[in-house]
Amino acid sequence: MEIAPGAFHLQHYLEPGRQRALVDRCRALLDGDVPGYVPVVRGGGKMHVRMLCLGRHWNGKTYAYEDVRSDFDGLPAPPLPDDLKSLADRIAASVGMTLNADLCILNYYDADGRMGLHQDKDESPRSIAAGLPVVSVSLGDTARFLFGGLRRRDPVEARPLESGDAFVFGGPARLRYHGVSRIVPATAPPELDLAGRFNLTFRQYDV
Ligand SMILES: O=C(O)CCC(=O)C(=O)O
Repeated sequence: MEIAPGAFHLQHYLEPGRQRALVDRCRALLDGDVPGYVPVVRGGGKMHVRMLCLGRHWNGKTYAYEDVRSDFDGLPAPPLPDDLKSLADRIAASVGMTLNADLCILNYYDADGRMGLHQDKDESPRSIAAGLPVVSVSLGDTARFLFGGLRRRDPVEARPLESGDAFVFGGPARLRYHGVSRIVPATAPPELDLAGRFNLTFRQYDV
């Protein structure tokens, strides 16, 4: 389960009924009054996911968090629902870490979805210095998740993240590079009735 110091892969963490309920929530959130969108990042490229930030908005142009989506439509980030926050905090606690999640980035990947290797380092310096974890929950199609080291050029391990898996990286692993190289189409459990993948990453902005 602990694949590196501070990094935990919890396979099959969520039972199928819970996955189904979460998939319904993700769909409703992404198609809600403040809908998901495809961010354009500062180099001008489009991301290969549809994104919705909850609790705080991550601005793809400035790589900073803010209350409203000033890089897109000016709408306020919807709140992080209590039950999702509790789920994330529980997952962190299950591996002995403390998290008081106050934001979540919800991404939808279609069959061509992917995310380049990056560090999650836009939370406050204090949160990162404290090693407060990022908690990730995967639903739907399997992702080929890449998990590297603290330097971009460090070796990268490819690890399938399946529906219902959780992945936590905090402490000494908090700034490890990671990404998604591809989605494996048609691998979602049939009862989810989902083509593609939802991923939720929970973080705590400050200590
Ligand atoms: O989809 C994933 O598993 C990773 C998402 C991610 O790296 C991020 O949101 O920063």
